Amino acid sequence: MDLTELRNANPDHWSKATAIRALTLDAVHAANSGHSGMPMGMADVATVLFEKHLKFDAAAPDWADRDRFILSAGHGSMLLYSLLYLTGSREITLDEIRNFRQWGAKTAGHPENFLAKGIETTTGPLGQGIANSVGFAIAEEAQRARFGKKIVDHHTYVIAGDGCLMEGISHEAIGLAGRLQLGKLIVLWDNNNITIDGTVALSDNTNQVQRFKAAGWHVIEIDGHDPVAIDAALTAARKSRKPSMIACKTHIALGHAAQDTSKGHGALTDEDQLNAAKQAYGWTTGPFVIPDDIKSAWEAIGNRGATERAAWEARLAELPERRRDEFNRAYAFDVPKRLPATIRALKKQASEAAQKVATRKSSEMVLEVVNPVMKETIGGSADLTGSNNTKTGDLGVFSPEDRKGRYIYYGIREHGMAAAMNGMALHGGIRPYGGTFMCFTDYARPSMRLAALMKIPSVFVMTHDSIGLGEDGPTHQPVEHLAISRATPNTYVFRPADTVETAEAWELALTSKNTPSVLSLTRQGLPTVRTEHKQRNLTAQGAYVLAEAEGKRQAILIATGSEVSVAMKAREMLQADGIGTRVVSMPCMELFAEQEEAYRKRVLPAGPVRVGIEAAVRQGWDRWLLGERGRAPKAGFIGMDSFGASAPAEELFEKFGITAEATVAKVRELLG
Ligand SMILES: Cc1ncc(C[n+]2csc(CCOP(=O)(O)OP(=O)(O)O)c2C)c(N)n1
Repeated sequence: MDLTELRNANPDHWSKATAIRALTLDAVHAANSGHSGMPMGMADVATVLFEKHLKFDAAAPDWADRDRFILSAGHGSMLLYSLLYLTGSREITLDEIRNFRQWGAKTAGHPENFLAKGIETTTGPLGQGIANSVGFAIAEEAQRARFGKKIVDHHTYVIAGDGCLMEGISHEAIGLAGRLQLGKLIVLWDNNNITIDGTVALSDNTNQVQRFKAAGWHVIEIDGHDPVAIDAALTAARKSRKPSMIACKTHIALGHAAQDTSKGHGALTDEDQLNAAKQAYGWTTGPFVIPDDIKSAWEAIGNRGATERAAWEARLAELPERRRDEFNRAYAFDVPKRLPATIRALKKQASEAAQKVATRKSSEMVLEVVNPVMKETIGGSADLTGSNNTKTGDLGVFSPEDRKGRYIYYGIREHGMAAAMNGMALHGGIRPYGGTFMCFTDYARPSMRLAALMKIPSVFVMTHDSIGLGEDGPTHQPVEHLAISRATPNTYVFRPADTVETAEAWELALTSKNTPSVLSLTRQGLPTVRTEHKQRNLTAQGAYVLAEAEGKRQAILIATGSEVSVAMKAREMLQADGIGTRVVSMPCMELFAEQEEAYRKRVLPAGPVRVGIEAAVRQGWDRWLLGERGRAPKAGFIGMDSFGASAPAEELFEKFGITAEATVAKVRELLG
């Protein structure tokens, strides 16, 4: 690559792009770790994107109608940090750049959405960013349909590398975006032919251009170091009605001794080589010093959108007050005022009717009353709509023809669905929920984990939550998935026992602003256990006394979901024998753990024997059985310690010993 030629062809562009390269080299050198090559290779593309296309205002990085820029190749985080610093971010300062990857710095190893505005999503696990971007683009389309072009009209730009495109999740994302014709989604592929182990050809021969075209994308191929070509490609992409992929042929670690090699992917810290690269660039200032004229040019880019932003604010202010409030309310993740009353009314009805209902159906009953009140929900399922009960009458279907539709047929793409949901939540203005079988939490998990890390309230509707699903057998019967979900920090795992608890769980999931929820719901019908209407949301305390012991309290049965009615039956049998038994329903362990000790002590006092009942593995239960004043000789667990089997559900509960009779026997054994 002849750098002199590049430099002379477009000197202004060159100096701006070189500022990114120089900052990257300096920050990685100072941290003695990081990834230099990707930012150095994509500096030209990013410079043109920010200078000529990206609608943003550095002074208002959370402007709702800004274009979104997503760095899917998150290891190249210095590209994003350089862009933010250079354009005038108040948060990503030069000190932050100097502290790249250090304790407390906003410039974490990989971009983290909650550390600074302008970081739209957390990336690093390859493929997640491009899959999030599908959700960003859906959110934009949905909101534009609802609030009009004057209020919502922006693009989603993504930089993705070979790694992002190799990850399986990218296939789900690309397929979905192509089908939904998300024309305002533009992916810039860093086509540098290098990964960590060597060239891409070591492990992949895919023709990415044909792959994207086959999925219905508009594809353009360019030299990723030619600013004129980059500009033209972006202009063409913005005009396309299809999502666009711009294949940018680049050189990783451009201008460095490690250029075009896998060594160039990682931390380039050798001082002599670093200086030689800077010299080749014609960059003469010391470490972390950006010449004033270049910084000013970048700040002017950061300022470019100020007028447009002010005009947008004026347009927002002109909206009728109710519409403006709706817009702002959804962005703030506030719930409509009518939500609590809506939930209470349903609870009352459910307690009075006392039907036997599967909680997946209960969930549908909740959504039927919530969706008309909460217009920002967007629901969906990974091809299990009829099983997950996620679609309600009023939603319509989101499609290229109907952007007002609020239900998404995600297809058989659990991972892509979860990532797209996260993208919608991150975009703002949308409350996403989506369903699949609880067992396929495994397929969605990397994105579920990121929802928790990113502090966003995606709601994962996971039905068929135990051996209770019956004949489909052990491939479909979750046993370890509750434990996995509960092991994830910042995640609410709800396993409601009936329609009332399901309504309470939904209320909590929809009220949450910073925590995702997993709703673990049954396929099989469950009797109503909450037959007495209580206005208060009892699930909010995580666990509560559902039935008090009569006479001397000798046993406490703690159960969740479908096993709460097992506990109630066991209690009846024990009480008949004069053994005072309390039943504690524990729909959400995390919320119970958050309660004050005094409350926890009231629910789980010392003394009586304790038996936990849940058709899943014991992991996670011992805090409630052995801890919290419990004692090993007086504690037991009724649940699963193997995979399930294919048979009718009732028989499975018998065979695996999850019954009232087994519970009674366990209590007697512990009472001695
Ligand atoms: C899911 C996931 N797997 C593995 C990694 C580790 N990793 C980080 S970068 C990278 C190579 C990616 O290659 P490419 O996208 O071409 O990046 P470039 O070499 O161009 O910087 C790998 C394997 C990761 N971050 N995420």
